[in-house]
Amino acid sequence: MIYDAVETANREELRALQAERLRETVRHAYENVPFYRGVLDEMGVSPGDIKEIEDCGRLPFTTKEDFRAEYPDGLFAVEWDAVRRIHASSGTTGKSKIVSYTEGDLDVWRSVMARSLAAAGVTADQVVQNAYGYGLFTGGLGFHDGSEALGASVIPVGGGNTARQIDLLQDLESDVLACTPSYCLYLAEKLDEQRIDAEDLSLSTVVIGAEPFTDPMREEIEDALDVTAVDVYGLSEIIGPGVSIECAEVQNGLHIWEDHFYPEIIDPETGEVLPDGEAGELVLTTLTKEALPVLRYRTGDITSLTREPCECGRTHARMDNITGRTDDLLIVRGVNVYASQIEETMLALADVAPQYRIDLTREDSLDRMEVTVEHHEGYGDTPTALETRIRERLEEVLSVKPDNITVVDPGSIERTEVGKVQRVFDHRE
Ligand code: DLL
Repeated sequence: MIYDAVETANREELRALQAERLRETVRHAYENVPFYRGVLDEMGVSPGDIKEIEDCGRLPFTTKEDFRAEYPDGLFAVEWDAVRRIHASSGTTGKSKIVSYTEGDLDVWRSVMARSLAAAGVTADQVVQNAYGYGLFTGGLGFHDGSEALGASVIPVGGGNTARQIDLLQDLESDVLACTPSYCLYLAEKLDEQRIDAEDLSLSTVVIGAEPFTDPMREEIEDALDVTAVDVYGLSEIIGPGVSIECAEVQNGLHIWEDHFYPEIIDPETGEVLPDGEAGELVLTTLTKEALPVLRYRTGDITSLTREPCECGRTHARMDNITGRTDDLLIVRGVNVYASQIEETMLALADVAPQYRIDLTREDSLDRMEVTVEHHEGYGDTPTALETRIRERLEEVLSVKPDNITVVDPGSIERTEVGKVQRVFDHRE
């Protein structure tokens, strides 16, 4: 369902709106954030030079390192008395990034989340079980506020607590589950253990994000829970969830809400802007943020864009599912490999379960890559035969061979019940 008329605005109108909002954002950042004033002055760019949306390319990039250097509130563009809420990124290394919202920012967030849920097919008469973590993580409150704004009934259960999640799914007949893809798999296993048939639940949609997943992983989730899985994307530095989402009608790319977030794709090596269709690093500029305006943020997420109209009627650019992150690239013996390539290739084999880990070590200054993966219950093979089949497949796709592949029994690999799953363990230092 189209929630807001701007979702189908013609592209000329959209460009004009973006240009107007970009001019205001740059002026606001220049006047109120010493960091931006400094870099813009250094580059010889003044806010008055920014006229059209294409002028975005003249602005400096903002990086994760800039957030770190300006920790905790150096990038804030308003005084603390205008800040209504704080969240933080779930960074695993170093200090997390602190992000802030004015009342106006929270209104924008609620509305882009309501719009996102509507695009995912959620309706006001449905029950949304929100299993994203509440607290500093943006997932919980982002989905909570958006569900309420849409008029749906929200169950604020938060992450983990799986026995209770199952009770709620059954007793309150939740229609929609919002959680990470890895938690969907975890829940499916627990339902199975309790001999609860997913078909007997009312659940029709899961809105999954916060972690990368491949198409075969999505299929596993859809089969296990008997649902449609919709991909939702976002990041704390920009707003949280609600930057982009797939439409339930077509599910071919995630619509980026371009009236609030301006997307570009760059070559991560050179910083050069790439044309639509080419894969590179996603860069986002906020167009309406007050507390924390961000110019050309280098997300580190790899995707590509299309501005072709979607059959659903929405005109906003679509991004491809995230296949990896620039900093998740595993460089093994000098060769580039993405974990998603390994996942996609292994899961294409019906006997392989969507639970795996990749360990990287170094022996005598040589990198080693070990892959451990579970087989499905009742598979018709021996572990060694399945290992050989996986090895053959991986060797066709990857330019570097795993040193070891081990097939293990279902349940052997540690599960993540709360937070984001980690599948790659790099022990090389
Ligand atoms: O993960 C916000 C979020 C919450 C998105 C709930 C979707 C659902 P951060 O903790 O700041 O924010 O992490 C952002 O997570 O740069 C991506 O690398 C990754 N990510 C988020 N959504 C997706 C997705 C939230 N749909 C970082 N597919 C981002 C792949 C995703 N990766």
